[in-house]
Amino acid sequence: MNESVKKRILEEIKNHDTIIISRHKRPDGDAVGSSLGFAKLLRLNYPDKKILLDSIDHAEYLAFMNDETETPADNDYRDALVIVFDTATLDRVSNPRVNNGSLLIKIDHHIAHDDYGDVSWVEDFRSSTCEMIVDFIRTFPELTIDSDTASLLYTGLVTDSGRFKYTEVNPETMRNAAFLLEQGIDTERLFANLYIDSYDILRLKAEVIGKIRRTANGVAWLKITRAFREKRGISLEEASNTVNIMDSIKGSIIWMAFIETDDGEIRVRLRSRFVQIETLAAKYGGGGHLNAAGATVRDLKEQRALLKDADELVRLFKAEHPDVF
Ligand SMILES: [Mn+2]
Repeated sequence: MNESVKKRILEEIKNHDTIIISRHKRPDGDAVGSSLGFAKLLRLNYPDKKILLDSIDHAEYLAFMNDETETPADNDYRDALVIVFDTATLDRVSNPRVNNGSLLIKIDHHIAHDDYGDVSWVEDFRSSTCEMIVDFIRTFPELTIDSDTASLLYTGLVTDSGRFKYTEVNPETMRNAAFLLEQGIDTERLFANLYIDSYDILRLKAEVIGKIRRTANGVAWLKITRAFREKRGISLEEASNTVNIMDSIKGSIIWMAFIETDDGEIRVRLRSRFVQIETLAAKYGGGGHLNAAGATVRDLKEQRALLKDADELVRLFKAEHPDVF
């Protein structure tokens, strides 16, 4: 699929001596995995090229992935090819110099409302951007991969698919995962790095569970205020991840976490099963995927409006599907 755009991307890689790689702000496993994984892939296959990563943002909880933090110089951008991974819109790129190269390529799996780049390869049916990279590697047998690169890409596959649980996971996802496993990945260690909580975090989760509320038709939600984050010393990422605590409540087919940031804005993380929430997220200045998206609300009034809209979606769905899980 999309053979011509993949060929064009490989051609541009071959045509450039310097390649600078970027991703989205507040990077997750897929953003770090795709950017770092692709950088390593290029260094492995094109040892004479200068391959740089440029991101002003790093994720503490993904420290085990050994992210790269050096900042490229301004003149590295001269004649450089810039590739952005896992980022739907330009304002989400965690690199203010993203337009300073000679050519910009976008590789992403989010629904594209506002496309960018001289070359854009978007496959929104993919469970992760890392999976697109695996597909890229499998398309061109001339490319070799090592187990380090495979581990980084596998991290993106695992995290963005909710451990192979989300609806975007299809037979091809598993073939791509199998290809990575064949390179030799220490999955026991990887899963321990990703999903083992400290005792303190577990106690914190118990407290957060106490904050869960439900609307009349069953939208589950919780709010993490700035004061609570400061009191308990939790980062924005950790606060955002609390959305997953609500992912298995019977009848709550939409769930969302409201996270108050340092500047008072409220970020929303929305999740769903059976119903789609991407359009709802877009209405509130966000977007993402059909069952996982982000948005922003300015105040309590907008927070209530969003909950009301979500509640109506659930009401309509339940009216037609009485056996909702
Ligand atoms: Mn992603």
